[in-house]
Amino acid sequence: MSKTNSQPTPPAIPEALAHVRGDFPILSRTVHGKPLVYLDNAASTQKPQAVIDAVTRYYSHENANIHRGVHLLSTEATGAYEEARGKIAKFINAADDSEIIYTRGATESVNLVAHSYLEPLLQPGDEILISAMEHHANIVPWQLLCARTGAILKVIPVTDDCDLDLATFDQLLTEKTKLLSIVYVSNAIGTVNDIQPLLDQAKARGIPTLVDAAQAIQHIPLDVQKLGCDFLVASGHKIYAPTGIGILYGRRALLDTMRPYQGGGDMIAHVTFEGSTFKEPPSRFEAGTPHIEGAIGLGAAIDYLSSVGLPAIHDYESQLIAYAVAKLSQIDGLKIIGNPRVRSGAISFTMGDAHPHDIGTVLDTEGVAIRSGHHCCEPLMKRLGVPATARASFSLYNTPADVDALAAALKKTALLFL
Ligand code: C6P
Repeated sequence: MSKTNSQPTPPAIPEALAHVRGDFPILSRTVHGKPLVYLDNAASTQKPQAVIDAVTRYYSHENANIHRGVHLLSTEATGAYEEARGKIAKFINAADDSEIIYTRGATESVNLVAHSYLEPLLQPGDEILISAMEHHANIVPWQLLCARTGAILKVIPVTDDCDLDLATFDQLLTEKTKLLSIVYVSNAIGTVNDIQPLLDQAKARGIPTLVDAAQAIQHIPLDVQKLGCDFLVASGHKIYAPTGIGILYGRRALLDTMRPYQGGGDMIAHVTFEGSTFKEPPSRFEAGTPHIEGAIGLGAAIDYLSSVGLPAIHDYESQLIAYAVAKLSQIDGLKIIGNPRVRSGAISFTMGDAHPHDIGTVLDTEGVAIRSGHHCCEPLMKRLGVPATARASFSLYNTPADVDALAAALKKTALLFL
């Protein structure tokens, strides 16, 4: 028996986004003879021509090491690298460009905070507070840190719908809490956490905060000063930029107190065999030759997003995901995992006893790319009572036709497995 019969209304693609599909060359390729329907954006987004061009221009025009040469190419490369830092700062409304540190991605950014900020402050018995819906990148670095220091990891539970269960938040946030580190948007389920009250409460009690914005920065306009967080982490490759580049936002007053993450070139003021002194942030945390073209590509991605307009993107994506939830809810045997109050980016689901990898494989033969597995959220999967899910995740270039193709491919999948 069919679950519902009324056809959901697809959202109209707004004027501001009408051109975007043509900006992403990969979207015109085929997969197994079918047009590509790319719905694995939470894992990594595709790149617009503007980003590909910026990277190509760097290599064909200004390739040189940065901060080290007086020659023109080095000056130009340095300028482009630092200009991109300024674009990122503006994009998230950091108070100063020096509050943006380039890293390899969200994972390295969390590890940097663990090593350079928190470790020297921790005493045995101190606590780090995270939630049950964290990605492993916001769990394992803290576990390693706890093992080194005797600190204790505390966890905010989640409800069956996969919203934060805040009934015990007041008790979990104590004078022993030395950091609240919380995900803004869940990569596995798509939950958008209402983080502002949590950040406010921590701030009022003098507890530093970190926001994992890896799945937020591409969907929701961010203002780190308004959020009032001390740190924020994100990855370039999820925001239409190259892989291997990411950011750590850190409030300057805290960055100034922090020890280096790695030692090497470009992060020192002076070196003798007796000892070394270090540059101010951000250089203190960027040892060695960095991912120059990655930073330049990230700057171009931010220009691109800004030209389309993040508020328009957010509005459209919200409508698209509501349409997708409605369409998927109509498929017999398909169970959407989690029912968050506010959703962004992703929908996770299972289909009877079919293994999510098998669902992903069948969808792939239809040209539909999704992710299956535990999504680097094993504790969350355990809490929700599933070993793994299939996950469709959306971006600014996805269309109602993509959702329809997903739904059609899932109906075929259901015939095979149910
Ligand atoms: N999530 C996903 O398919 P890195 O790997 O450093 O770029 O990002 C880590 C990370 C941190 N936090 C959240 C909320 C994330 O979603 C991710 C990456 C990808 O869901 C790859 S596992």
